[in-house]
Amino acid sequence: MSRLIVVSNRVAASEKAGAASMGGLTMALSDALAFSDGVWFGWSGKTGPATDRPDIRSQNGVTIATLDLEAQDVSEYYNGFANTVLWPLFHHRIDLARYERAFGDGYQRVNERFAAALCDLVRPDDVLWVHDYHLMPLALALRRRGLTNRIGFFLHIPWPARELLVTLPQHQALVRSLFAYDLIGFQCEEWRRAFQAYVEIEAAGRVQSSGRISAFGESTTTGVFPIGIDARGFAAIAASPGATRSYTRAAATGVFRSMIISVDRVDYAKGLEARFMAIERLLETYPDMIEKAFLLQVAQPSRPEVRAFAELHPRLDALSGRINGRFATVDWTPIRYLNRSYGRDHLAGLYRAARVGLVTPLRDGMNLVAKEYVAAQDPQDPGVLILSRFAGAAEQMDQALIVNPYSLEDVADAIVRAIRMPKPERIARWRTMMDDIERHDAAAWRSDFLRALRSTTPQVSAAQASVIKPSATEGQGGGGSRVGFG
Ligand code: ADQ
Repeated sequence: MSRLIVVSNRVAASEKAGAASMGGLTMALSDALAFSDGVWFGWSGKTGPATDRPDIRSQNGVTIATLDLEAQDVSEYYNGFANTVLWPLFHHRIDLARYERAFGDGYQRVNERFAAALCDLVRPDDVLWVHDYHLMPLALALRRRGLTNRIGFFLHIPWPARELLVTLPQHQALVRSLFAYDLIGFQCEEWRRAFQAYVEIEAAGRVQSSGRISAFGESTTTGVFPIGIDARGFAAIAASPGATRSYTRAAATGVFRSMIISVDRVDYAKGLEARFMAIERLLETYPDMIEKAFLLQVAQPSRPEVRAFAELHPRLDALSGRINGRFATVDWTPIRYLNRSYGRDHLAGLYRAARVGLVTPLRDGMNLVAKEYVAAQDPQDPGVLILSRFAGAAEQMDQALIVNPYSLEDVADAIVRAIRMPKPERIARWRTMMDDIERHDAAAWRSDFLRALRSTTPQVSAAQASVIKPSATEGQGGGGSRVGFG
């Protein structure tokens, strides 16, 4: 059995702020890593002097290897290229993207540094699984150092429309670098189709029905692997004493009222502003919902150093304040807006107490909250999921009420329909979704991806790798210009 090496921007175990989001994904990966005596590699989350030497420790049978980054790296690679270029672009917000060459340089520099550090850790038969938009050029940087191992990439966020992607000055170098992977995984067909369209139109590439794709004189394999949650584990948490306490408390404040729940990071892609306005429209259009329904919005602050994220806070404060001022009564507030995160059991209890799960991102790779809401429901009396058609999850969860989150009327109508839905219909819809998320859980996602990766034809033979190895003058750890990100 070869070792698994997982590479991601942050290593979950070192992530304090993200502890709340450690659900099925972390568990699925940790299980696979422990089983194969594997390594999880990523940024420590700390700043420090530049180094290619990771800090290595062992945790529950997994080797955790982390690198500190310089303050300039954090600013250019993480806050810059990753979160001020790729995040807005891939979520179709090019109005918020800032195309600065220094960001591209920082992105390339950190990917080169990760590659240099990884090369010392990787053994010849290890399998590497690289996660997300922070690390797209990593495989190319590794190949240039002579690595011939199988390397897979999974994109957690959507792939953008070609017409928008070409606004990125480095679009071709970025896409080309992905061809150094043996397998590129997407959350749903729609994102894979968008990638294929770019390759066919912009790079005169060829797409085969098997998922094999060729361009730039190279070929690789694409696949669709919808990420899942630990559905059975989450359902068990929802029935635990901790969850029951939060359920009871939430239910007591909502007697004779329908609670609608939304849980997100404070992120423009999640559609919080439109959602608040949809609640306002609901109360305008359906006055019988006044004092009868309310939204519990749990919103965890996210990426505070990125301006477009920080600027959302005063807007959401003002909007919820205005709507509450307009409609609230002595003992009822239409929007309960909480800027905080909750532990898994507390969250599960809140999901279960809510008659409606309102998941309306404007664009989202998958959206795990939709799956958690379903998994937390009482099978005898489940709530109704309302889901944006622009979340990757909508391809799988067609028994939700699918809405267009840009249409306030559409969302308001769906809320009323959900609140009035008879129990037999609620149970039938819930059962279909629950069966599906149990079948396609986090463990299935992980093993489907790794099986597909292990069955690919190795991308680069040893002989080819030595041809594309960097020359002595290229050296290690520097230079955005090499593959054109700067
Ligand atoms: P995210 O954009 O972070 O993930 P999502 O899939 O919804 O979005 O996952 C968020 C996780 O964090 C959930 O497990 C949720 O319970 C938790 N969470 C969010 N807010 C919280 C809060 N206030 N308190 C406690 N927990 C909270 C990215 C992509 C998604 C993709 C995932 C996984 O953007 O599209 O589904 O990766 O691939």
